[in-house]
Amino acid sequence: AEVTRHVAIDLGASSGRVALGTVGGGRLTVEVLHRFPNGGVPVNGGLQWDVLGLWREVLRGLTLAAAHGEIASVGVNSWAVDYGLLDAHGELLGGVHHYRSPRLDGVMERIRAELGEGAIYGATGIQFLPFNTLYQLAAERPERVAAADTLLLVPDLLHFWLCGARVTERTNASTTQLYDPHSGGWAWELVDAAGIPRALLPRIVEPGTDLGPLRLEVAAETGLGAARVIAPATHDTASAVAAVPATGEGGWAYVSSGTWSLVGVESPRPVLTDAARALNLTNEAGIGGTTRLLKNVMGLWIVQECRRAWNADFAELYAGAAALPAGGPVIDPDDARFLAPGTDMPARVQAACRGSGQPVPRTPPEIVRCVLDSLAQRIAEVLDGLEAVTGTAIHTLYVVGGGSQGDLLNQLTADATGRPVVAGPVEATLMGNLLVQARACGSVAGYTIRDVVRASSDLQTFVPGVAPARATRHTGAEVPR
Ligand code: ADP
Ligand code: LRH
Repeated sequence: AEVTRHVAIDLGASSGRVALGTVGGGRLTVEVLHRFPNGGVPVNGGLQWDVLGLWREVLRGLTLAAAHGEIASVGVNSWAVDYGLLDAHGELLGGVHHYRSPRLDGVMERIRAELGEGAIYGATGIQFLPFNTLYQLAAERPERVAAADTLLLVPDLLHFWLCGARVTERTNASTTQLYDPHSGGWAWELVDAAGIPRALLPRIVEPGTDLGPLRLEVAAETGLGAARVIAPATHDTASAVAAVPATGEGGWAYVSSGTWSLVGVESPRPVLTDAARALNLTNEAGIGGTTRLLKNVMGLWIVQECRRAWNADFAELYAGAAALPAGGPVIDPDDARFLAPGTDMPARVQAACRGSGQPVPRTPPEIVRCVLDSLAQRIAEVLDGLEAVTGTAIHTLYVVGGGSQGDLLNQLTADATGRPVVAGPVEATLMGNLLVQARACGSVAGYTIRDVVRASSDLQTFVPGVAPARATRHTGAEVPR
């Protein structure tokens, strides 16, 4: 059978990676070639991304990939909502702000009052989160917007640097809260009402669109001569959901577990009912015209920031937390107090416990255990809400992403939700990215993307109330850490 090679670039909020994928005969082999840290850079009273540093790491990863022979295509995915502004000559205007920047304090509340909560949700079906692109644009200085010609979301910006295309890909465009899930285009009335120049917003393309050849200088710098740039599902969560190893069309949910816990179901159509709005559920675009009906839960971010404050090791913290008994204090992880970065994160967790009259966790393992118990409980609540809104029972929960390596959280989640948790693959985002590219090149014919993921992944099942048990192991995949 024909085998093709593709390169996926997955930029997460806490780390980035460049991987080589080899696809053929219904199998995918993933080799991570390059890993690098990512995170916010505090500067000038704000918080930005080091987007040029990320670009340098991308070039380095592509150079490593070129050593492996002919590459058919390259594609980038990243976290959602953040963007760069280009002038008419394609020059990046200023920095790329981080979605946790203090520049957004109070902006969503103001815009929601001005435009109306019902109007915004009715036009977009997107969860109210203070960092949606809609509010970020409202926080811009008018001069910067006036100088701008095109807004490109982070993966679109990297695609532009790779090949010169100035377009936006659908899955990530849907996260802006400026996208109409019914028409599949921009929500123009809302765009106008928010005072955003229409010309700023690029044409929307499908995941799997061939964006063109590499720029000559990029091809020369990296040695990747013949590769095409193919847009994957550029929203990392969309690529991860595409690679959830589920079978069948309903009755299962997923958690894309990393900096965030994205908890949801795949729906054939957007759900903008009053019940969905009351639960503040989001309707993001998936591949193949599907909707990712999900909710952002604060996720391992709280642990990441605690770990940073303590300068500790993840594995040690999780081992310590696993040794503690159940039934300790819990917080609401989605409380806005946990959103901003800060070395006072452990103190914020303690304050939340104290404020709700519970015992205060003291040691790092106690604090981590409190956060994990709280995440598991929150995931269970969201599943109940999803069942109520969709009218479909959820019998299995698939956990993918970096957080799926945490046996403790997986078991706590199975216990709290009362459903079996199938954990893995860790690199679901890379797999979804690679397989959308491969499908566009014709090398997934005869298989669904999920068939290929299942055949190529190691999975582990956690049963409620039962100590971790190894599930059937599949061979055929290399997903090294
Ligand atoms: P993102 O894409 O948001 O940057 P990842 O999918 O890379 O996130 O996942 C990062 C998270 O994975 C970390 O917050 C960490 O809690 C978790 N993680 C990484 N390694 C392990 C491990 N060995 N055990 C448990 N959790 C882990
Ligand atoms: C996860 C993610 C999530 C968004 C957030 C900004 O990486 O893309 O889906 O809501 O980052």
